[in-house]
Amino acid sequence: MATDPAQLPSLPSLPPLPAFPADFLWGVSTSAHQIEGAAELRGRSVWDDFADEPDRIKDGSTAAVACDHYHRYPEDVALLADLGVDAYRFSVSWPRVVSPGGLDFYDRLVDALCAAGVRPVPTLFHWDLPAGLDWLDRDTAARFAAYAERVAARLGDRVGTWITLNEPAEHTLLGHALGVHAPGRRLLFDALPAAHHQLLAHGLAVRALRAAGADAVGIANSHGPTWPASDDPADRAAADLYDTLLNRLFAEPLLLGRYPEGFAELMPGDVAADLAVIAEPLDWYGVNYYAPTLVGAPEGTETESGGVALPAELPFSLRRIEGRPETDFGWPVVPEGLTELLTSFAARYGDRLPPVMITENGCSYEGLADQDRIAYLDGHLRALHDALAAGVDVRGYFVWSLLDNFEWAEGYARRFGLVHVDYATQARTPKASYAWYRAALRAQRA
Ligand code: IFM
Repeated sequence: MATDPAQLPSLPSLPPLPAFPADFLWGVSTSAHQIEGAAELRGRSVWDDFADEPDRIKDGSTAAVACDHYHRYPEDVALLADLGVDAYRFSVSWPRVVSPGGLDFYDRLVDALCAAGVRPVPTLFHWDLPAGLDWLDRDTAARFAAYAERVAARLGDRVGTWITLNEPAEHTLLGHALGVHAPGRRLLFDALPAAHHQLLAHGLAVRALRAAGADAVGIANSHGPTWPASDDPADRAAADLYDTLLNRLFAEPLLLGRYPEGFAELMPGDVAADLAVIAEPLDWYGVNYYAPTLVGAPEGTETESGGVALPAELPFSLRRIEGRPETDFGWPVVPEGLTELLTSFAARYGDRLPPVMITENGCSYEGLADQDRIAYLDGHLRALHDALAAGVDVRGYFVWSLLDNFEWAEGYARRFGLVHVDYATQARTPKASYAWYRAALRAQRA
């Protein structure tokens, strides 16, 4: 591990970032399935089954070893301490917790984080559902609450800040509607019950966590501005529908206690009673932001944007945002989209929106001298500061991700880390962006 500044790639000279509030929470994020490895020491997840199917993962890889964080967590905690973050967002693997001794790992990790002065911020579900469970079954929500209760009983003496779910919108869209993530279902709009059951699971877990003494419960939802491809009414209508699916379908039940018009009818069960659970007040609201989406009317063919292919039969199509730099993933770099998203969210939800934390923001680029990542993070932090200046109550920011890791259907081809991982040797090497973030945090505290 090379954390001596002399060994880090040189820093570009950028003007200092504007000052954020003194109590702003600075962090980095990861998730269990993407980094832990040690698959033989946990139960199987839907992602293990998915990766075993032919052609599901682009490079044919699995997460069986990943970054071997399960065994190397002391080194990774040392990297966090050296980076100088206040908080570390990681996820708890449900398939590990249901295996004998599985919770012991998180006990050790939380102890190591506390000893290093880094606040642990666990996410309870980041897509690795135990194999055999299914979000189309209502019962999965109750099982999730029981699992949350069990984790909180073990870690709650040291953990106060919790995240229930990561990106239920992406998990529903990619995993259940389009079939490009586990569990690989292509149900299109028939995937909506999986969304409802995740939201119900969230509400039940909020209650379980609070009963266990949690003091700061939130969720991490993916959001981004949705731009119509033109002023044509058909493009506007398509963009509105996409905006509803990405930005309102999961936020409104949580913040307003209702589904956007026309959606409650498509959900299973006693929706009104469930909404009372789902709308359990949150202490904070997590936003994962990567890029805006340009949306147009259907074109009669499959469309693709940023690695996601949309079938022709959907009532919208994705378009390329021209004239912007793109990450290695093909995602456009639009920092001001973060300001737009946050100010429009604050305007839309007013005092129903609790304090916000950016629970993920980052980009995939190759190389140790990752100037593009530095430019991306620098630009997004300035955009975030603009949102604060406009009055949005944002309390924290987490870079995705600490380590290069298993990027789901892309396998190991996308590198989002501040720290490079050599998957053959498991050597960790901080990139220039790690040095830049560390210097930025030091400057904020000076
Ligand atoms: O790696 C993912 C993460 O698991 C969820 N949010 C988006 C990241 C980048 O694709």
